[in-house]
Amino acid sequence: MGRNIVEKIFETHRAYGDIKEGSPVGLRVDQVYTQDATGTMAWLQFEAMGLDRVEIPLAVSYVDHNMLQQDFMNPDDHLFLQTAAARYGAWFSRPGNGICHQVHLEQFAAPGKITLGTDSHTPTGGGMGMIAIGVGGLDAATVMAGSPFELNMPKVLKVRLLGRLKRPYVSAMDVILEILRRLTVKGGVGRILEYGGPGVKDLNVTERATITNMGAELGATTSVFPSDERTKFYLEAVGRGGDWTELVADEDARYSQEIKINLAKIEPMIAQPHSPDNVVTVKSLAGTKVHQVCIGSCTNSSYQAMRSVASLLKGNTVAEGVNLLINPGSKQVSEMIGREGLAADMLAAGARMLESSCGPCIGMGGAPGSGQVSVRSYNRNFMGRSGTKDASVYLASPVSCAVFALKGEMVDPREAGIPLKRLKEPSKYLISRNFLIPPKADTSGVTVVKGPNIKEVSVKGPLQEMIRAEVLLKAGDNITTDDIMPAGSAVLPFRSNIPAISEFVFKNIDSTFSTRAKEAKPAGGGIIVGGENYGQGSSREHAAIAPMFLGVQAVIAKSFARIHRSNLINFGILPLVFQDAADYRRIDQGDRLVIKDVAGFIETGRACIVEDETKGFSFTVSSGLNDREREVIRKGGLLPYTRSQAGK
Ligand code: MIC
Ligand code: SF4
Repeated sequence: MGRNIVEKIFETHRAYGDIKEGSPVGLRVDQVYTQDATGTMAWLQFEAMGLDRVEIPLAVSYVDHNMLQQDFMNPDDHLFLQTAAARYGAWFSRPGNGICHQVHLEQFAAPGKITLGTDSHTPTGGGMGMIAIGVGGLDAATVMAGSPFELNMPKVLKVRLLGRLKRPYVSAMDVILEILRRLTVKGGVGRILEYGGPGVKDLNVTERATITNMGAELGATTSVFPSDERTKFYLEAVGRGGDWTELVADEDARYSQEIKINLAKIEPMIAQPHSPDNVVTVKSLAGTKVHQVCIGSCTNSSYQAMRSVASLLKGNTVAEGVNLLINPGSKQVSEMIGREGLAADMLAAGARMLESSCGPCIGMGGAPGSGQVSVRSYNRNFMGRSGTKDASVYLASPVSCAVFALKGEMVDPREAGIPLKRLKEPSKYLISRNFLIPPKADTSGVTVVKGPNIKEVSVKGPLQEMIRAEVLLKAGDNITTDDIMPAGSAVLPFRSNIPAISEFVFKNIDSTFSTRAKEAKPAGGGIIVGGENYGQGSSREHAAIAPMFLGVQAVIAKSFARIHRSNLINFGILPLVFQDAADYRRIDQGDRLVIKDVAGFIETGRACIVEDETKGFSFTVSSGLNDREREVIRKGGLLPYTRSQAGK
């Protein structure tokens, strides 16, 4: 029987389990990478496992998120990460070298490999024909310690691409926006999107990477393209032709579902506030005034994206009243556009050039003004993420963004009267590796340096007999990890300090949350109630660790996003699902809920009864925990579980 690309890669990496939809499967991982905002926890957790060196072929520690350096905290984190990489045998990508996903694509991604990254946009590597999955820091640490990575085998959805894009005004970003419009932010949950069909060859690797990057917004486990002649061309152009292998699905490969996208019919698209799936055509918003434009981030920051932006800006001036900010994806891209004079064209037009880092995408500077409209070539427009709660953030392609910056309003780029030539894919890139520090062969003399803001790893303690706790918050559908644990310049510096960062939990939804949680802790702690797709968005495990630190025992929701559910389990918080979604309506904030015999419930995996003591009714929930997850919850989280396994 024919196999699809996902099955082919999983088979060559299978450590245990069946490659059968819904079954747990353990995979041997080739590469793990971390970024600084999640990496400090990951490396502290790795250190707590007591190993001498990473036990996988390649580990890379990037620095790209926490870059403002308003005081000692960020640079201390960077030094910790640099010394931890040196101590434990990882590569270190120095601050300034670029955004992890873009740099990884340029320097390390290779067809047929399995890579984990402590960031939800790790699937960027899927553009190279590899399985690249975003995970929490603790999952990454256990894999770096040599364990296989376990997941329940997702369904594989085929996206059959037909036709060719109407270039140069329509691009890969418009394709993924159209897919988000069709499938929504929940449409990829439990699925891997595998691209195929004759339209694949119309897209080059960096365009494919834009699509797989933003596939994270569908809630998908990952997305993957075949590895073909275009993959070979790109690898040769970045000086890594030797990493190429062909990887395509068999003719008779099977999929759980198939959707078709005709590239020729894609128009310039735009996501409206405040969700990446709130997508319409640019044309339908023509005339909307724009105050800020940001181009770059891990989604659209390749050399080619920058080159098309530069050629639109060349000889023009950014409209009065618009701020244009550009963050190229990597030092290599910045260096290339610098040497070729393209950065000068951008500067001459009035662009504010930022360093190669996440920047405004995660609220590290570049916030829009009150009530302003910001259009970004980024991947997330959740309310408040930009740093300004009442700003309206839209997402569009780099080409649309550049046109809006020049016109001061939204306009279909095809009708703006600004000429843009079709640009050929370069056959040779500038190669810059001097900001990548290779692993050391001898690590014996290396001391890991920890500044005063770097605190111990928090753990929960074994599962209690009974949970009797107060509903601290009742939230709606699609709650993001940005809602649970905001980012931005005021919060990110505390990523290595759980007591300090826990003060910010749910801050933008209910500023009293952390105080109320602390008060409830001695009386049994808290429970959070959520709707569908609870925890969508980032991989930040702080959205689980900080609630755990505040005494949250369980989250009861209609459904969960994959990475956040794993993070809750990893830190001993029970993710429970309403058996009857209608029960959601009967519970209110402040109710006291009781789960008797939690241990028995975990042991047997059966549905469990929750009593609402305040209202005097009960309802049932299920956990959906597999054998390993049950054991992890029983031990109080993945760190105590891993230690107990090592002691066996
Ligand atoms: C994001 O885009 O939300 C982030 C910031 O990159 C996160 C990681 C983090 O919170 O550190 C992600 O996507 O996982
Ligand atoms: Fe950085 Fe934004 Fe990409 Fe997250 S989505 S990795 S914050 S550029």
